[in-house]
Amino acid sequence: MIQTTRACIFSGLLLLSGMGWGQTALRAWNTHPDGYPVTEAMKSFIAEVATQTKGKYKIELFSNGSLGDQPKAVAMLKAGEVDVAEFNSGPLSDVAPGLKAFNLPFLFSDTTHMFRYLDGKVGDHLATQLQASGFVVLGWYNGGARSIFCANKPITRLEELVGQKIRVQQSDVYIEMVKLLGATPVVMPYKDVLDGLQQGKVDCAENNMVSYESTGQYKAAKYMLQTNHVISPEALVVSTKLWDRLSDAEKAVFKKAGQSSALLMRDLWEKRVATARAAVLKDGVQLSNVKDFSPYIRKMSPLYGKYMGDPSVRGELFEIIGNQ
Ligand code: BDP
Repeated sequence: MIQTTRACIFSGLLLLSGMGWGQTALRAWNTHPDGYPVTEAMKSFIAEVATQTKGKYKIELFSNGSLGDQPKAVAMLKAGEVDVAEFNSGPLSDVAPGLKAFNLPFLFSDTTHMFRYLDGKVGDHLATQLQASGFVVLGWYNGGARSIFCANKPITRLEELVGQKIRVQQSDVYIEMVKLLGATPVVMPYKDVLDGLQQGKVDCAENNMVSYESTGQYKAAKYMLQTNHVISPEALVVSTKLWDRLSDAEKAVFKKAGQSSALLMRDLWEKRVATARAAVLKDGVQLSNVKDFSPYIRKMSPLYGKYMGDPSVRGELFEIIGNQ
């Protein structure tokens, strides 16, 4: 009798949660809104996993950083509180130092150049490093090319960045980079940057064209200097806590869905960069080009020296620089 009652209560709870027998509910974290290539690619990943496992895995996507900012989500995924996530290589390099090579400035000419390494043995090595830290890479996404934009005055030359307060994400390389420019790095969660620019907590920030547009940061910081200083990857990951519970067949499904979502993301990315660029220009953003990159690269040389001397990053750097 007691057992029947318990079974009834359990079925009731399942119904209330929208879950069926044998279904597993998982949580996915993402910092971007609907329509952003990352979000759309994650939705396609979730749908493919559901179809291929006949509804066994029901993944709920929490977008817009609603479960917390990226460094917090990295910790949540490691702890198994979140099962799936899409992270930028900046905050992720805290757990896989080799990724710092991919945050170094002026290393790649474009994202195709970057993916040559990520889609090969460097990417495989990083994935192994990440797995040892609790993150299984299912696909490398595109983090785009990042540039600097400022609120109060047009920035057209390197010297004009001296003394500016520039928002950065939590990542050693970004902090060091801004210091080498003679500016002050201010670590701030992604969702606070628009307010930060509007309220003068920071003078400038740096990001790719799509994030600049989708967050509305371009409305507060209308002067962009197209430095393309970092061309970096992002990763769709699941926790090893989840991974270790999957059967081999399920692992194959997750892997395949991750790979297809990465290809979709990269495809959506290129189109979205073009529309974002057109939208900000229409709204009066002033874009300036860098005429000569040599002084920027010279300023960054202590960073290259430092990471060449760091055994946890050197291997990746040698592979990239040695196989240009
Ligand atoms: C965006 C990345 C996101 C970063 C964010 C930031 O997609 O993962 O965390 O920049 O700067 O472009 O915080």
